[in-house]
Amino acid sequence: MSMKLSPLITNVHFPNILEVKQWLANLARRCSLPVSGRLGWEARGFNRRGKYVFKIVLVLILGISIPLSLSAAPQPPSKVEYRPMPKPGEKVRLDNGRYFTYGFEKPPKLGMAIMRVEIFTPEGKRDTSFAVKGDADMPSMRGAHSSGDKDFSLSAKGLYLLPVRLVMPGDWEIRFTFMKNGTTIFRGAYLFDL
Ligand SMILES: [Cu+2]
Repeated sequence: MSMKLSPLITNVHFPNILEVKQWLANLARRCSLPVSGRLGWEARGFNRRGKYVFKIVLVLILGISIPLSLSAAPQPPSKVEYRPMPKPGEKVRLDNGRYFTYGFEKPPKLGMAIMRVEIFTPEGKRDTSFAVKGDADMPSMRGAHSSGDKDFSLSAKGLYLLPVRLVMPGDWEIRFTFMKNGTTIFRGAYLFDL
């Protein structure tokens, strides 16, 4: 790891203070401002107060532009967070005391597996007012087998069911999205090994 990283790090160019000064001097010249430096001040007849003000202005410019350039650095696209889910069969909290359980109907094997979700009210009755989506993929080869977000279908008994095609052994992830009236209430990821 460090062997791989070191050439990268040595290639990064950090400007030293001389370069920064040079850059500022060029900038000042271009903006037809008085050039800083011992000779520059006197040659241009700057008085003490003028020097002082110019230095303050420089400090202010640097103080503002450096934080700005840092905050303007390109940000990675905001990722949707899927929080890790507890084991299948355990209760997972939704909103307002509601909860759900999830799990494969049978231990999953290569091929088709059925993922089941059951949502309950705080009183323990089945809640079928949600829309549930699932996306199955292999994290190690993201996108290669992704099913995309698919709607769970609601069975007559009030179970949310989703067929999942498991095409190869390895690490799999199912991402769940629970929505109610168009609002996302919960996002979670279930990781398992096939
Ligand atoms: Cu794969």
